[in-house]
Amino acid sequence: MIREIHIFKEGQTLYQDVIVGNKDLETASVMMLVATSAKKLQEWKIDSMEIERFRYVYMNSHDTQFIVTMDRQSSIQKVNEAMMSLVSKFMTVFESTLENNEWKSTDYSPFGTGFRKIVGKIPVKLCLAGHGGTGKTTLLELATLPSRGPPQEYVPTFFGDKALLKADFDPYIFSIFDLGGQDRFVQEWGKIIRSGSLVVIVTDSTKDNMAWTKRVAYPVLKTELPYARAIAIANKQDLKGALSPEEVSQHLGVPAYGMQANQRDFRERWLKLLKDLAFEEIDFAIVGEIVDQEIQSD
Ligand SMILES: Nc1nc2c(ncn2[C@@H]2O[C@H](COP(=O)(O)OP(=O)(O)OP(=O)(O)O)[C@@H](O)[C@H]2O)c(=O)[nH]1
Ligand SMILES: [Mg+2]
Repeated sequence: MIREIHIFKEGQTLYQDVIVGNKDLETASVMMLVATSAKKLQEWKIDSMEIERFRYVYMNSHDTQFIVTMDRQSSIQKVNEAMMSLVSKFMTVFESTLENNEWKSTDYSPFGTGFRKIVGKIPVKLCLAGHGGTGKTTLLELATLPSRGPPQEYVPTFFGDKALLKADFDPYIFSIFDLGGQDRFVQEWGKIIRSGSLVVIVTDSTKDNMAWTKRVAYPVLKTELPYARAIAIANKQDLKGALSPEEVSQHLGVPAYGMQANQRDFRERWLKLLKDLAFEEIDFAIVGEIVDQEIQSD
């Protein structure tokens, strides 16, 4: 997922667009550092550096530095391609401007639409992880097949499935990966979830299920997606004995949100959670930083 773009020339900001800001790092200092490296690059070469869960991809053209901030976990090839096309797009319009003195006073904002279009071409990869029968496919269909309504029967998913989701997430679209949660499929997760930015851990809000999640799902997620963002879904809140979202959060060490995935009425809530996770407007955890808590026995 591309989060920001900054374009500099001689220390002046020509253009910037921050779609999802960075609350963890001091952006001005990071940009100064990255721009210094970018200035040394040959024309049309791309390089990148990582800081915590962010990756800064940069390029230098016409003594102008282009810096794209992305989630460290997502696909660098796709962002490299995006960088190529956005710099060409920019140069198509502004190349001659950059070569004379007008560059200092030019309005570069018309570039914004083109930039956001390029961002929208890389689907944000989101993985639904959890044990068999917890409601992952139900959640996938709740989001992507609104007219049909969520499935009521349980048909285990083989290996995994995926679907695109376009909703009110502009400029982003999601590619949702629904993992097969039966034990025999978990060993395949590693291949399927690679370069996922977001993880939704689905539980049926029972203690047994949370024990399974921590024992079986956590090691795979932590190995493959340490820098991804995660929330948990405390699903099946309608069932008697379901643990509350607060209890699920506490057991899993990940902020959990209550859900009834087999009810159409929960679609709005589900889409809002996805949006808020992408834009970092709700509490979430970083997969590699999840602290396992012991399930207290009663
Ligand atoms: N009571 C109740 N049932 C639910 C809820 N959400 C889903 N279900 C049902 O639980 C079952 C779970 O099915 P799936 O969504 O296919 O489960 P899954 O997590 O995809 O399972 P695998 O594909 O095997 O990993 C279905 O029968 C759903 O209708 C809920 O909130 N409450
Ligand atoms: Mg399924």
